[in-house]
Amino acid sequence: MSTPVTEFRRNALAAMVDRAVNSTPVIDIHTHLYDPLLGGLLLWGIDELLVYHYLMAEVNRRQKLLPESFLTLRKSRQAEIIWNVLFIQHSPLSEACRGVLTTLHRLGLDVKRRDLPALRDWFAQWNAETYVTRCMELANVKSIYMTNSPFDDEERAAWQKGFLRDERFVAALRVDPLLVDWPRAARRLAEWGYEVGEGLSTHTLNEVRRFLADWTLRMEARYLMVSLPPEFSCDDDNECAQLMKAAVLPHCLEFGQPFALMMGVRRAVNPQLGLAGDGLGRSDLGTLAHLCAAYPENRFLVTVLSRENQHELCVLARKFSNLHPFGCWWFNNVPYLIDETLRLRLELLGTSFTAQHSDARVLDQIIYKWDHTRRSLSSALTDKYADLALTGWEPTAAEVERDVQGLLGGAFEQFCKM
Ligand code: RAT
Ligand code: ZN
Repeated sequence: MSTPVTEFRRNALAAMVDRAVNSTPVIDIHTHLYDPLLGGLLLWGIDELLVYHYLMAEVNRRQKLLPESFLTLRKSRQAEIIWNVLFIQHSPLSEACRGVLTTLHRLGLDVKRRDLPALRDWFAQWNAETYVTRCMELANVKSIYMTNSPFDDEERAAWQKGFLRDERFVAALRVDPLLVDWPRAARRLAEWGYEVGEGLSTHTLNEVRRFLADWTLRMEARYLMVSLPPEFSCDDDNECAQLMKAAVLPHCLEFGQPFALMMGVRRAVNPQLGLAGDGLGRSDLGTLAHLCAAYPENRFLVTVLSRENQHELCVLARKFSNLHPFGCWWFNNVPYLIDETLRLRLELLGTSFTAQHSDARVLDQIIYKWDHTRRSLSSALTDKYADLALTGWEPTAAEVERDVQGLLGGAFEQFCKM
């Protein structure tokens, strides 16, 4: 029998892990934040925090207004309703509500006063550029990957006009419309001067590659990404699979980009709710196994939305070194599932995965998303190192720092270079 780790040793271990987890700067590999100079698209501040679509979904369960009429209200009015319903009339226990409070608290604001006008006054003194630095410092985030879509009219125009890049913000090229709704995407590509027809002829596929190349270069996109419905399959040669195999994957190889697949989103389960109306379903990861095996030179960054897919994803990652699991995506980004997913991945993959991405849509959210994840990560790692200590193996501070650095972005960077 091994000797139990004494409480004293365990506390020292926990303190060492906490120090490493809190002091390691994060590379946030998937967000919906924008470079502050990219066409004014960056969202921040108390009203944006309150109208986050995760909270929209929650207020919809409580308030009497129909979603359509709620969505037509001014943003400040929506924010007031959400504040009253979710924070004043009920306790803000959900993860999305708690996130607002963690953010305000870490910014030094007094949440117990429950005073929305006072909070608004405090935010009014900031401008986007200085506030970016404040939030990144507080969250200890060193770089932020954006989600950049040429299919978004506002965003496309801002890229075409050009702007001075903030080097902390890194581009990732998002191509959902191209892969999930080809007929519509084909019309848009044609409008933009690419010679594409509805059928996927060789010429059309070459033009799709020209489109991907143009935008990769314009944005300096580090990886290409798509979110896919649970039904996605490569078996029947559907348009999505054909485009992926004949345009996207060869493009990624040519430009040295990993391809990020976010699997299992069921869009518009309740279309009335807009962004808040999406749901999830379990994906067939056989399709992913096929892609990893058939395209060994390509690299796949993968996250899954269904909890039921998490175990299979880890097992697949043990089989394929060109597969890198990342993050606890969206409905998985709650402490209960972060704890579970981190432990599962550590036990099956060691530290060869990326623990989390924030998916923040509002800048200030990086504060709470990373605060909450860091708590889960510290606790999971402390337990794991304590298990090792039972054998007499005690990690050094430098080893813990190395491991944490890998989990918070280092392993991702290595994977991108592989
Ligand atoms: O987490 C979210 O905010 C979702 O709405 C999605 O944006 C999702 O993360 C995605 O990238 O599709
Ligand atoms: Zn996202």
